[in-house]
Amino acid sequence: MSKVFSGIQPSGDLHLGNYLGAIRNWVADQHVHDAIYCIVDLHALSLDIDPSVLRSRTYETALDLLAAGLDPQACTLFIQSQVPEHPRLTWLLECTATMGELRRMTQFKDKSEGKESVRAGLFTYPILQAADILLYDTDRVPVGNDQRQHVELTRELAIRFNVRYGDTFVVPEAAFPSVGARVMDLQHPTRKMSKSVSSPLGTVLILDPPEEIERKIKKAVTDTDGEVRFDPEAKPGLANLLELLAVATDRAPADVAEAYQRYGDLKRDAGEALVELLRPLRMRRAELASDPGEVTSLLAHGSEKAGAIASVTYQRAADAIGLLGSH
Ligand code: AQP
Repeated sequence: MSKVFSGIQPSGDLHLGNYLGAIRNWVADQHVHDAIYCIVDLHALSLDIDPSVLRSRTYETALDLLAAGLDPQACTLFIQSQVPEHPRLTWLLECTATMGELRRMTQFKDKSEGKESVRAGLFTYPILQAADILLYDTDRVPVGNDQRQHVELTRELAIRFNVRYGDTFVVPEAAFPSVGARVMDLQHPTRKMSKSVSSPLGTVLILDPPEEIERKIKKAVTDTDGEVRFDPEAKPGLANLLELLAVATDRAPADVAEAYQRYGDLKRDAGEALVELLRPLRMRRAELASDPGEVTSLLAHGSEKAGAIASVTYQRAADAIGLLGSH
């Protein structure tokens, strides 16, 4: 069985982009691969976050993931900071990467733009992400399109380390969904839907009540030419709606476009389809919240399982690079 690893930051409420770009595929992968998923709380420290918010968001994210269909019997779910090999391997990889490589990362450029003070952790974030992935001998990383460059860097670091110090890491591949890999903000359809950029009307949260989902879709920005066709370059808002309806009803966006003449009908159907898509999540989420002890104990079990794998890989890397082992 090939090994799958992916992570999500507890940096805010999960939205449709997270669900369609990544989590839906995590759920599918857990039944056919050896799957490990991580709530990357250390990554969330790269931007300003209140400690009590971080604590509660970490727990809420676990609930969201379980509600979305992650099954602790079928996959390993754990919290990054509970496995100390993540920051330990990060250092070895920081001494493998170059400043120039990190400077090229577009997510760093986007998230630091216009800020007077930027945390060093935001700059080195892709290296922590590389450590996350490489610790689990990962073959496949299911992510949204925004993570393409980071997974590419991970591959380069793994190859460089292997060449320099001998075969140590598995070189992973990113896996993107064919539809939904980049869900756009409904109000600003040329930028991605995001947790950390405030756009309440542009972001559909996976736990939004049905009427709220329909309202946001109805108010989505489109264009004035009135022609329904799938053209992400010229008609990004409409293309986004077509993609959302396509992914919710398992069709291709261009086929969906052919079935509509009016924007209003498309919006109505997209809203209804998304409400149906997310309905089971909302119901499971309410059940899970009633048993917090169960969730805490399965996360502890997940960290134990992940830690056992991570310590072996870390030791292999530490030996290869020349650190005196403690074993
Ligand atoms: N708009 C999106 N469309 C498709 N996939 C997306 N993902 C995020 N936004 C979209 C995918 O969700 C997974 C988890 O993302 P993350 O928590 O690691 O952070 P991110 O990629 O930086 O996404 P966010 O939601 O915008 O969070 P913040 O604002 O905190 O940075 C990833 O697989 C990602 O590709």
